[in-house]
Amino acid sequence: MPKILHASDLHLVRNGEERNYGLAVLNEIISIANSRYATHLLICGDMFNSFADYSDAMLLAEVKEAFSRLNEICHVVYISGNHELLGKSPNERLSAYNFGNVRLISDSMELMSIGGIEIAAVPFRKDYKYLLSEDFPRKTAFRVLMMHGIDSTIYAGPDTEMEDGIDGGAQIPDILISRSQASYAAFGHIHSSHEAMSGNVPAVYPGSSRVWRKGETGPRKIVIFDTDGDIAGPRQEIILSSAGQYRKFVMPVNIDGSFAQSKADEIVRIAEHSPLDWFEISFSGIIEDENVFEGLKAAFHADLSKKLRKCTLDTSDINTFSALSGNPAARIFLEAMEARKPPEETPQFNVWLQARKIGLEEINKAVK
Ligand SMILES: [Mn+2]
Repeated sequence: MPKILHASDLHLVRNGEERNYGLAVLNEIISIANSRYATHLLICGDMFNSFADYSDAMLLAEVKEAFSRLNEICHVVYISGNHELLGKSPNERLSAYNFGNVRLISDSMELMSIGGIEIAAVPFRKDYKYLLSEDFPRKTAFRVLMMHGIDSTIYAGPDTEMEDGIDGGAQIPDILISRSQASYAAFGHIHSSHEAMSGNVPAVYPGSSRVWRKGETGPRKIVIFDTDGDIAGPRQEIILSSAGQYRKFVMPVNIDGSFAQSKADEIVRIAEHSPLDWFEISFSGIIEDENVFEGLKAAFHADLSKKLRKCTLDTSDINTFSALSGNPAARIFLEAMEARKPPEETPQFNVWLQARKIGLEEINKAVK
């Protein structure tokens, strides 16, 4: 019985610290395909971050090597996404590259019969309206529609994902799901996971296989399911542990530039258990002494960077107010605020921080 593994948006890069990270996730996907005895591994575009990454001989050799470890029962079908075209000159062809046992679809749609199912594999294009006049032959087995773009029936924002890359926001006409007689719509491009029924057909975005940019919160996943005749069986999500997660922490900073050691310790403790994660620490507060803050921040960053795959800092919510303690209005205000301080672990605490910040900003403006 066919067992289908659906992945997308791995965004492999040819150099830098993310190179081996991406390859580790690819290797995990292949191990999962093997241990689950998947018969099909579908990669729905943006396996590479750009054409330069796609065409890099060293990276390609490692990718081919990884796929060569797949069970023989597993067929791999890979459609190109918008990122494979990023930086590609018109005289270059994606199909000039050989992926070994991976069936690459990069020129035009192919309807194939493979491993007991049918796959309508559509490479990325800026516009999919041409498919509305396509004559899809009557299906004789379970049929998957593979595409890379935005089906706005399933995904309605935010715009940041819609604007990803050059010409990234190709609209997938929802009607194509029924027109192609798909039993399952395997989509890529949207980096958060989404699924919806289009009629009685599941249309699924597994989300990016690795953390590609900040804000991609939650575990990275691939989707696996059995087929039962023309019906897609229950879908199971498999978390890619090698992908880690993106997590954002807000660190309140005191007036003297220090921050709560208990909170810092807690973040370090979490980091110790999640070495593959990307943490972003967002500092928030009004400070009087930048030097104290800079020193503590650097030490904290160094400590976290040793424990994590990546740690970035955001200080855009830090404001310096140097004559603060000498200002009587500020002192009275701060004492009054301190008396109303909610516990740090409550939602009210962030509201309180914001209120304190706005109040001090107003006093600062009045002094000037
Ligand atoms: Mn994309």
